[in-house]
Amino acid sequence: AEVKTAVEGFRLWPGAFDAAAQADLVAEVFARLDQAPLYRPTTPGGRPFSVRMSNFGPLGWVSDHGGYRYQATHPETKRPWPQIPQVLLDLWAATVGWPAPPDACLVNLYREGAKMGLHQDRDEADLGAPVLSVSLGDTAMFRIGAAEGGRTTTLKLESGDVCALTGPARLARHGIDRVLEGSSRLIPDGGRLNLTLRCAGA
Ligand code: MD3
Ligand code: FE
Repeated sequence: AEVKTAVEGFRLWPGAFDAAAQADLVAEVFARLDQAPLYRPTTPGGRPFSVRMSNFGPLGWVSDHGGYRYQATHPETKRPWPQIPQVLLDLWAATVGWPAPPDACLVNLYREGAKMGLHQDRDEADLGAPVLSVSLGDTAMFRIGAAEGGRTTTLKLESGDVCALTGPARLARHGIDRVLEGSSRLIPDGGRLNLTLRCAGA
């Protein structure tokens, strides 16, 4: 069942993926990560992110001294990103009501105290296109508030949960305050995997 929250346009489907579907998706993701290894981007100021990242699809989000941007190749291997898993393309088509498929899937792996500060996602060409997120593995404490500022709401994102950000929620400020280490045994060697689907290009 869909849960509506304080931020208009933020929709959450707890447990959208059952245990078997979660295991299948994790296996599919790790198989692709052999071709596009997780790495730690650095901020434009030169600080490493605590989250390890990779991407699937025609475009991938990267960050380095040159800034934040989308590009077609892995910054270390220089190879194109692997394809977005079909199950995620199907999920997008079934949930977000956007005419175009996503062209970017950011893979975030949280281990050993990794977190993500409060931010807005503004690097995509069309900020009207929705974002769809799938959480796998350990539970995260997720914070979200309106674009304009003011109070934020904290909620848990658990393994198998799916959330969609449309309309006013698309520019919401959000972040991961912490991950409850060891709360799931889904991910090999532990941690939390988050997959975000976006229309990044023009
Ligand atoms: C709200 N990732 O990759 S997913 C990100 O769990 C990011 O790894 C977090 O924030 C994570 O940029 C949160 C849920 C999410 C994703 C995109 C959003 C929430 C969002 C975009 C706009 C508003
Ligand atoms: Fe974000």
